[in-house]
Amino acid sequence: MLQQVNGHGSGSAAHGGESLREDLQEFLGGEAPLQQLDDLTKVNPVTLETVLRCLQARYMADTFYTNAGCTLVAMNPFKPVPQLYSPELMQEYHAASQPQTLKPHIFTVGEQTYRNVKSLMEPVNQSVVVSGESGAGKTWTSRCLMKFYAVVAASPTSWESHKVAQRIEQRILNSNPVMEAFGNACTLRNNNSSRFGKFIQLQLNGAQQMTGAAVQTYLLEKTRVACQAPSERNFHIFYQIYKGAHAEERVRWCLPEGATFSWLPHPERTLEEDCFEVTREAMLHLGIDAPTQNNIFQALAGLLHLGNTRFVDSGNEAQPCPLVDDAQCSVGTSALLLGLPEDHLLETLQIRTIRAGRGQQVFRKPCSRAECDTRRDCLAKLVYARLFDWLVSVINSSICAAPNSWTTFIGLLDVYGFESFPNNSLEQLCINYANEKLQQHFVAHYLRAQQEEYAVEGLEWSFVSYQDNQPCLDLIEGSPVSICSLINEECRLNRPSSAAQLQTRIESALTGRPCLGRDRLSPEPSFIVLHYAGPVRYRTAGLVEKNKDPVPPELTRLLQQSQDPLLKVLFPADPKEKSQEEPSGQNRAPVLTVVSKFKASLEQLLQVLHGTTPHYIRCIKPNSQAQAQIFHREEVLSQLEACGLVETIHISAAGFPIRVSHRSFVERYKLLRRLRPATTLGGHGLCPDGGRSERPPCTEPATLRGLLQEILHALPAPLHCGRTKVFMTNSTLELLECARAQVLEQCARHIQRGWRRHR
Ligand code: AOV
Ligand code: MG
Repeated sequence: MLQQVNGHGSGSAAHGGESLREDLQEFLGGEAPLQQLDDLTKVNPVTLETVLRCLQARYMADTFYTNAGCTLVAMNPFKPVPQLYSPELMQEYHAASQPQTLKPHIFTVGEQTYRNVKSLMEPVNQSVVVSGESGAGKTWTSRCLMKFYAVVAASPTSWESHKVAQRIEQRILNSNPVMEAFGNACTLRNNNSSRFGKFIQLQLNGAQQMTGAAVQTYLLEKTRVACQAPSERNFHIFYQIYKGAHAEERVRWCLPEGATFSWLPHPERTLEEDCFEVTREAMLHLGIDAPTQNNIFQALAGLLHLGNTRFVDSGNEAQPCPLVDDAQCSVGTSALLLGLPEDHLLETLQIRTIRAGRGQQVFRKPCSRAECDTRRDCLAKLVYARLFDWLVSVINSSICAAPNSWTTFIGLLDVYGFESFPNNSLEQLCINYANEKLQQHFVAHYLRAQQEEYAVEGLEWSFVSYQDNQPCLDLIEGSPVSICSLINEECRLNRPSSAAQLQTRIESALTGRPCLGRDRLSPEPSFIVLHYAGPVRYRTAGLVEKNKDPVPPELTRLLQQSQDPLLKVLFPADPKEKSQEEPSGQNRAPVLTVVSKFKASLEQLLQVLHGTTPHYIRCIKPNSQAQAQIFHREEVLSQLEACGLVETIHISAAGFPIRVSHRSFVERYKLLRRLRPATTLGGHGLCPDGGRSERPPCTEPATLRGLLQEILHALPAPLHCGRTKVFMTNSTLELLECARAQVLEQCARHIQRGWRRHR
């Protein structure tokens, strides 16, 4: 087994600029091992092939992180690498005067964002956007970053505040296992796949202590509660209670050993995510006490029993569908665990109440077997989705900072990765749509805006072309006509919709669009979207129904009558509720579709991101078997192509990610204008000349421009002055900050000496 991992096995992360240069020279001469090349901008020439070779060499040498200019590439090790995430290593990156010169790591990104929140950067709030396809390592990365912030942001002034800070950090970290237990599941792509999107804001006070956090979640894939694709599982929490309940709890929750549940496929598979104790412990830390936990798990057991409730055709439209032989017991147990009257539960599943005609007469209509199944599934989805949202709100109230106790935040974005399964539906359309939006944010922020700004500011720059995913987004969400608008339109028409109708509308309205394809061999109505990360075939059947996500009002009313204390909280009685029957079509308030709600929440997220300085981590999956030490070139290549890594490297190699207004620059660095330029601007290269410079100290009130010229003249660093801003690389910023710190220290010493002499 290799002992040294990512160069950290020897205990030090330090990597001086000199050795990097040597590595580079060796590489250019064809002798240096590729695995030593820490930054892909130094690969020569930058092509997909050279980048791929470099990443492969590094991966096979257990080096998982590589800089790619403004982004960090994170290869999934698919094996435990504890030394890469030790608290000691976190401290090493935190204490480093120039973390950029250490080995590439997510801690470099962590430290950079942590320092930026109090630097002159505008905007001051930071965000880390972690992207990559399903199973690439996004959730793992965000979790490690949260631990990093918990360690570095815990340096309060007093013992008392230290304890308070520790408690908050512990709670924030404990939100992860709880949210993953309820929101993650084993899919074909990833044993611990996030089935919801998450944006967590870590809130910092003026002293850069973490005082709290706020979690925002996006579109939980609630259909999974009642329907799991072949070889996939339900949410982890169901397996946790099924396998981890104590004997007495098994009795209480009616979960005898060996019981079978149709909504619990593959219980024989044991995953590390099945650890119930971890979830319980974390819930306790978040303030969810044992009786409340009992209520939650009891309700989940109730849903498992509900899943075993099956119907047979009555053979007569006027008769309700009876239960299959052994399902009477399931419906009874489910009703008991959910605090509902058994007959009322059964009747609500079997019979629909509708109002019709001018007199709004109420009719009771027995449902078909398929409708009974749909109502049962809908009930489960309704309970689970409310439970999840409620948990998120409990977590938020447990970890949120007191008002006015924070001034800045670092946001971590971990959404479900790009997905393509044999069967893709509305869930995948939303997931891939979110990934397109994030890719566009990257493209807009980095590849386009950066280059446009150089032109506006008058910097010399030769434009690097890149792949813009706007046409794909136009196809999905654009106006007036797009896939989303057509699905929404079908929902509005409120007619018994068939897949063929939607298919015809998509084909007639969108054929010819650059990112729309068709699978002529497909046996069912479907269409292909050519996403930035690859083509995905979506089945048209079920899209409209899922988009409507209809909830029969009788189901909500039923749950509002529950005697269970948790369900009473999840479904409070509606005081305005007068009518006991389903309102007619005309009286019904327009309901927002799934796609419309999702689009709105994505837009809100992007607005928040636009108000921050973003940092990007690209997670790459080296193989789809989740095996260590296996690097599938084709699979990696397509991920590199999809995220436009080569273009990113080209732009980053020549670009300047830091831009500061002339005024901010002058305010922060005016004390450097009396520096005597030395040969280089290393930590050793700048020294204050104590006023002995040939240039006279600036006594006259100088104009901004004059001061700027003076500073730039004094600094031999690679700074680029545009019309309104100064541009520089991250390493130049580090050097300037170092020099500023040196000058301030010397000034402080000078003043102290003056005082002593005076006394
Ligand atoms: P994802 O978040 O990107 O997929 P995860 O973060 O869940 O992917 O990672 C998938 C699996 O890869 C984890 O469960 C770990 O086993 C392994 N893994 C990832 N990163 C590391 C690492 N740095 N060290 C060791 N193992 C790792 V998805 O949520 O499906 O889009 O939607
Ligand atoms: Mg994930």
